[in-house]
Amino acid sequence: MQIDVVSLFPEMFDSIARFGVSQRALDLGIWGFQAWNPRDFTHDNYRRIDDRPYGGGPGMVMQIEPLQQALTAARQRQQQLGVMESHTVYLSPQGSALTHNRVLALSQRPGLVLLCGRYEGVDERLIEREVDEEISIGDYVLSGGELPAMVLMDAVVRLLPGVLNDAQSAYEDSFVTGLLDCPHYTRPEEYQGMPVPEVLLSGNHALIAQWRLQQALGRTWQRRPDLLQNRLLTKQESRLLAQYQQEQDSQKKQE
Ligand code: 9D3
Repeated sequence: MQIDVVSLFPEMFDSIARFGVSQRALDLGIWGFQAWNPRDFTHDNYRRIDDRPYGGGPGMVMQIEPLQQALTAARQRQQQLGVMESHTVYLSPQGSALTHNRVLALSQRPGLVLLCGRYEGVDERLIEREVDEEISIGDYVLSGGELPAMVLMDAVVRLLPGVLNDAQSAYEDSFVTGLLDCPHYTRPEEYQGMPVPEVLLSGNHALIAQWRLQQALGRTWQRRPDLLQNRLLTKQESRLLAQYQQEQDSQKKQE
C-alpha cells in the first residue's frame, strides 16, 4: 500500500515513519510513504496557503489551489508506482467517526491520499471536488489533521499482511469481537501485597480462557456499556456476566 499525506507539517510524520511496528513495515516495503507540503506548490513570494473566510468570522481558511496541486502530485506519484486508484481522505472534525470497520475497508485499498487541515479548515469546494471520504477520530478538538492522519495510518498499517506475526494477528482478531481486553499480569507473582489472580497460575487453560472472557465482559459492561448494546451474548457469556455483576454487587455492599 502507498500512503501519501498532504500537510503543512511533513516532519510530524517522522514519528510514524521512524518508530516501532510502522517503521519495520516501511523498511520491509509493505507500505510506502511520502508527504507533500502545499506550501511547496505556492507561486507567490509569501508562499501563502490561507486567507480570510468569506462571510467573516475568526481564523483562516486553507485555499484551494496549493492543496489541489499537492493532491495531484501525490496521485501522479501513486500512479507511477502502479496504484490504479487513489482514495482521498480528508481528516476533519466534521467527518464520520473512524471505526475498526472503516480502518479495515481502508486497509484493502492500494493507495490512500490523506489531506490534513490546519486553521479553520479547507475551502469546501476542494472537498467537493477532490475528497472521497471525510473522517474524524473522535469528539474532541485538536489543532489539525496530522495526528488524526497518523492514528489512521497506524491502525491501517497494522492490518496489512506481514506486519504482525500470525499469532498476534489471530489474537487481535479475537478482540475485534467488540469487547474490551481482559487484564494482564506478569512477574513478580506478588507485588507489594498484590497477588496475581490465582486462576492464571492454575495451568487450567479452559478455566483461564473462561476467566478472561468473564473479565472482558465485565469490564465492557462497566466501562463501555454502549459496546454491549449492539452485541448478542451467548448463554455462556450471559451467565459469566451475571456472575461478574453479582460479585461486583456483593463487593460493593462490603464497602
Ligand atoms: C469552531 C469550529 N471548530 C470545528 C469543530 C474549529 C476547528 C477545530 C479543530 C477546526 C479545525 C480543527 C482541527 N482539527 C482537525 O483538523 C481534526 C480533528 C479534530 O480536531 N478532532 C477529531 N478528529 C479530527 S480529524 C481532523
